[in-house]
Amino acid sequence: MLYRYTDLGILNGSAISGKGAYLGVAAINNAGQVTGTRIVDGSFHAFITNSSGQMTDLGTLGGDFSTATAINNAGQVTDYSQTTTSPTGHGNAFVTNSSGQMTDLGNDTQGWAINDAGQVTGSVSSVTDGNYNYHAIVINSNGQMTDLGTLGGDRSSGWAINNAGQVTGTAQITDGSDHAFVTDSNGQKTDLGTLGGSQSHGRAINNAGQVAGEAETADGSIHAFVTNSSGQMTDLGTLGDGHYMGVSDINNAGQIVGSFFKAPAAGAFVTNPTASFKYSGAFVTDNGVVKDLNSLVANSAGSTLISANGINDVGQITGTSILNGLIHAFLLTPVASCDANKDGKVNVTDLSIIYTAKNTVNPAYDLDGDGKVTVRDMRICVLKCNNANCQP
Ligand SMILES: [Ca+2]
Ligand SMILES: [Ca+2]
Repeated sequence: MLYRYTDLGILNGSAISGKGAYLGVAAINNAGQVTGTRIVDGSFHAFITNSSGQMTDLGTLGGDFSTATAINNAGQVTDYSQTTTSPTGHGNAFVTNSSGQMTDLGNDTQGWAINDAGQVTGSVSSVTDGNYNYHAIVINSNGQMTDLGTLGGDRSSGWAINNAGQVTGTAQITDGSDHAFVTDSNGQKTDLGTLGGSQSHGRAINNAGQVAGEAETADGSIHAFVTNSSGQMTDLGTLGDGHYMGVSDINNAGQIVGSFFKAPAAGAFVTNPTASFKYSGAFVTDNGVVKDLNSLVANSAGSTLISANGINDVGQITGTSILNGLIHAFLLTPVASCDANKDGKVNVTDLSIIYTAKNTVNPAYDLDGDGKVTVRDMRICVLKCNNANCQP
């Protein structure tokens, strides 16, 4: 699989001091719309693109800043924004309608993900007896909030939600360590365990109920994992020097994207992203094998991909890259190939897969580049079959 690189623009074109953890691309929907956070006039602002990659500022809930973490197939975005009354550096969760107008989801909330029904998962924070804590929540499209509780400890966060309303995230267990969890569509949690270490995090979930995230192994390194719909983890390993994997997204085909970190590991990413980004790279899984995205780009023109943050159901990937010291948003689109099942040969199996995609928008099978998959694309592939009559 090869990808064509499209640059969506610079995210840190003006200076900002003190903060930086929010800057970056967050997610992509099936129409190719991307959302993320960039610097506008010295403040973080959430943005959305149209399917042509043009950025629009989503504004704020009245304060200085906003950030974006997720987008659904209706073009609704969620995350966090300062309001007119928020203290400095604080805000509330928001959700936008498909026209980009923000609605405030309530005090002390944060939105992390949104499904196609407009359900948001995230967290609500509270201070009890002087202790700051947060709990995973689901907020329905009518504004009703459900607290998902913990796994016996004090805190939890919901990181992703699928169209059945299943949530995955991280919850503290009774011994104080953090474990990945998944819920059923009624919010009942299951502890997904670890890969032999003490901690794990569930970062993404697809409509089949597969969870992708990170888990600690017995030797203390952090590996990417994917579960089956029964919650059993498969270890996807690491890349680079094997220190730390960060998982961002999984699509309905089970492909996973994220970042890998060389030493120094994760903490540096939060405190100084620009400095630590040079220690990281972006990955995608291809039939369950983790691959460095920098090796799969046909035309990156000097850009270094440092994180992959979202993947949609036609395999388009969005993330951040560095070019000449500035952080850029990118879109990767699969380069069209007749070898649809990627087994190295073109035959009737591939033609059947492409035929099934007929009349859809899928760049992976759009051989003539006219924007959709048609019988013309199949004809091109018939001529590329390895054997007579396209036999296997
Ligand atoms: Ca093939
Ligand atoms: Ca076509």
